[in-house]
Amino acid sequence: MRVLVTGGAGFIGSNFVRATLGRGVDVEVTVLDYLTYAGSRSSLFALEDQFKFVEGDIADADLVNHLVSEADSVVHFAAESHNDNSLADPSPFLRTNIIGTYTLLQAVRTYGVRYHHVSTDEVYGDLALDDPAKFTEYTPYNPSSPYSATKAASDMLVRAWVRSFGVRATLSNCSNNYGPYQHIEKFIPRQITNVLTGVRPKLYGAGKNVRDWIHVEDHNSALWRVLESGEIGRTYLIGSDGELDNLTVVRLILELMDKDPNEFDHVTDRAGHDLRYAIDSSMLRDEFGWQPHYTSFREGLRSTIDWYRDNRAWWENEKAAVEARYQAQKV
Ligand code: NAD
Ligand code: TDX
Repeated sequence: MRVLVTGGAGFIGSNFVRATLGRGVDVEVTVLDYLTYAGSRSSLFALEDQFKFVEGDIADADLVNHLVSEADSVVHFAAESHNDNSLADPSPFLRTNIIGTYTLLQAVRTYGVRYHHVSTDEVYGDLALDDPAKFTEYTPYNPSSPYSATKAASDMLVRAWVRSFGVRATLSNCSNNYGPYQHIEKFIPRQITNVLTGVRPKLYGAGKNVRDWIHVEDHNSALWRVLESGEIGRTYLIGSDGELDNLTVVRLILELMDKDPNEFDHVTDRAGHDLRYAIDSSMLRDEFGWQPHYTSFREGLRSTIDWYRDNRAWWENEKAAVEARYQAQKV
């Protein structure tokens, strides 16, 4: 099978490429990535001779048509992915997440190529902290941020291309990922690298907001199940029952790094900050027998901390610029 992976130099995409090449099945991988600030070829270190890398934009129709014409399937990760950036400047989010997805959909439509669309639970908006409910495949869309609104728009395009043009697509909406190669602008690696550079972790507001954490390897093992056995037109929710509030996560990072769990700062809250995400992944588990491998967040977090400690060269040069961006955004 020839798989075109968009965004394969980003966090989840690079872990997907590594896992895919390690599966021992006959797959030819091509990565299409624009290498924005969030993408790095060093995330694909030591794999270079096992796949083809193309630096380019998913909104470039000629390039996309050419690459899609040579593929059997497309797994679409490429996106602008950070909520805080989408509040500071929404425009690249509209271009990449909406126009980029549209460009890919037109190409898979033209060449009859199987397409999987990687999306987020944020399209459903947020839940109250005391609500026993979780998101299901039937929860109505209600996105809050420019980022999640563009992801919701891209999901809707996929659904329309399935219904109107018979595109062979599946969708998945996953909860918050953590693990190696995550950009240090994101919550968990930002705090780990803060501690490693002698800076106090930064918690937005009171830290009561809840995220449903899943290890990136579990997201990717679920994606392969959907790719191989998913029903065309269907949406699958991916999560591993990892609900925790941000305060608990910051304290756990500090504890696992042998620091005082109170050594963090409360900073200005994110505008429109979603309160809680929670995924009901029972459909995926019941239909495919999928199970997450990382059932202990504590152990997954410990190995993630070890990875950032052991791979300083991967993130160190960028740390000052990322924090300067946050300073400019006053968070
Ligand atoms: P990321 O920001 O780490 O990586 C995005 C990658 O896309 C980068 O390599 C970047 O260079 C590339 N890219 C950006 N614009 C591009 C363009 N125009 N053309 C080609 N490549 C481009 O993101 P991530 O966290 O790995 O997320 C990957 C996907 O998974 C996204 O679609 C995101 O919405 C979705 N998702 C993420 C999470 C999460 O917790 N991180 C959870 C659920 C879903
Ligand atoms: O310094 C911080 N302090 C803090 O308290 C940062 C960067 C974040 N936070 C909070 C905000 C959120 O409640 O931590 C939580 C997680 O923040 P992010 O890592 O920015 O993730 P989130 O906004 O929840 O979105 C993530 O999950 C869904 C990904 O970035 C998205 O790409 C994915 O779709």
